[in-house]
Amino acid sequence: MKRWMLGMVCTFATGAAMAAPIVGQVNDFEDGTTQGWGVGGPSPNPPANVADGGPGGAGDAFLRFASSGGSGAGSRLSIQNTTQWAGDYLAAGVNGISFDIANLGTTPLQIALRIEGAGGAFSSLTPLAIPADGQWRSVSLGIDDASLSSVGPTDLNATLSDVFRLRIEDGRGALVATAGIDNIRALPEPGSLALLSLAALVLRRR
Ligand SMILES: [Ca+2]
Repeated sequence: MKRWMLGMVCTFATGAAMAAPIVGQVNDFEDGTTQGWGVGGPSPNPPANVADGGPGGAGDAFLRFASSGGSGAGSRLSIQNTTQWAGDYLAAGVNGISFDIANLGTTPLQIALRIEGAGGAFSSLTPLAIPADGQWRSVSLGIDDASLSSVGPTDLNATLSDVFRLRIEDGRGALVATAGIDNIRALPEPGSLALLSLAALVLRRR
């Protein structure tokens, strides 16, 4: 391999590592694993891969997660990722997330993001109401100033440029609940979409 090519490959590899997550990355759970989603410690009800019953029906795997209420480990409905979904969201141009979710329990859910990083923790201003009807829904939540509120003295730009942990959760506290999630996808910022649309418009007019 020529030296300049090697340099390019190294630059790409380093850039990718620093800029994770990547726009368009998706967790579809078809590999039978939890794809890095967990609860961060021992739990009586850790998230688990389910081979069938995702939004695509038979043969569509999804991640099932649950909470048992009360207190202590497993009491709250929350999953977290500290690997693929950690990193520099600003550099990656990620400021939204979409996923398919089903409420598989009997408690109506309020699903939110919680983003923890160098500038403190932030959570969704407007959680998504997910009724307890077992139906799969395609939803999205923003990861930007308009969509997030700080949980303490915080700096959103500092957090989004160095995210330690992304949680998808019902932030209200301990409750008895079960949910399924699939196709967790990193979305590009609306600004990028607008630019792409503008570019397409310009191309069409030429
Ligand atoms: Ca799937």
